[in-house]
Amino acid sequence: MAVRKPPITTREYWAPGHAACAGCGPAIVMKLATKAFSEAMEEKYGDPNAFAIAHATGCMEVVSAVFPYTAWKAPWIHVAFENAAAAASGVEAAWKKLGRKGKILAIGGDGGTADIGLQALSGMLERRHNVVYLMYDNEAYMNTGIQRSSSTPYGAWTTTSPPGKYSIGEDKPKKWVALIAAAHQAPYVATASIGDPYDFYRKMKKAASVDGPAFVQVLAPCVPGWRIPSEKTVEIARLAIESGLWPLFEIENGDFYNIKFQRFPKDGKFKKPIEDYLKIQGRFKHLFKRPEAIQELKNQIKEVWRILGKEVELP
Ligand SMILES: Cc1ncc(C[n+]2csc(CCOP(=O)(O)OP(=O)(O)O)c2C)c(N)n1
Repeated sequence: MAVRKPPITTREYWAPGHAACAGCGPAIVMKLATKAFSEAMEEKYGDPNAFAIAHATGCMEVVSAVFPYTAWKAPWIHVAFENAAAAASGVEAAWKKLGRKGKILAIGGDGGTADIGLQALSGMLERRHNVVYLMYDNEAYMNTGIQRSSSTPYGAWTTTSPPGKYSIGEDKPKKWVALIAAAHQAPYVATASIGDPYDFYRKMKKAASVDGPAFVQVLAPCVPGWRIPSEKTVEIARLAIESGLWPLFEIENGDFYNIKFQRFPKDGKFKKPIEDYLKIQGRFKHLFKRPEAIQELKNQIKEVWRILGKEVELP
């Protein structure tokens, strides 16, 4: 039997020896994203190394840069919590001035992107910088001890949204930054999940290939923050897709009337119940005593799909 060509490059930019937890979802994101980026740079400019990274403060920055070591095999700059997109914009402007070919990758967690870095991200998109902004969404401020962010889903336990007699946990709907990014009419915006690594890889490559700004929001489970077993990370990220909880889509140039969906059931009926996704995660354990909260979560997800132009059925 013919040996299949590896679908992804064997080049590594995220070296072993970083300090992420076993089973860390965002660590998988770092590895795949940089590989995809290098492939795109090789195809576009003939140089797989034609990129640099600007990284906001957060788990992935902390675990990859424990002085005097670094896990990065690419030019990498650590900036403040709020300004990865601004720093990436500056690097891109400098590269342009120097006549240097390539693209910049900005990376932030959901806290650094949906909350404190949102203004810098908006500016980067609006000024049309040649930057890909990658938001790894582990749905809370994990590095500082699991505080809720505006990207934390309804019903989730965090240390600042504790469930109890008078609380169901996080009580607000998730903010979908991908939709905000798309409203800037950026050339390319996508959601992804490490539960479908090939889809994520393809989207990162596409984001790196387009001219101008791109934004990718990837679901990346956090073992301690979601209270999950370390071997379940990818399985949970896959269940998020299969249950309809995590829409996979691409929006080009802000064209909300021509959204491309991936892994969307033809009849709009998702086969796996959201409960399958929730029940493996300690952060949702309390919801099983509150069926009305699970129903509210389902309603919110249906509403997101409706905004995306799809009527769905969730079992
Ligand atoms: C201005 C500012 N406020 C607060 C902090 C403290 N801080 C560092 S990392 C972090 C949480 C990062 O959360 P997120 O962006 O979601 O990334 P994660 O840690 O989950 O990977 C916080 C609050 C900081 N570094 N700078």
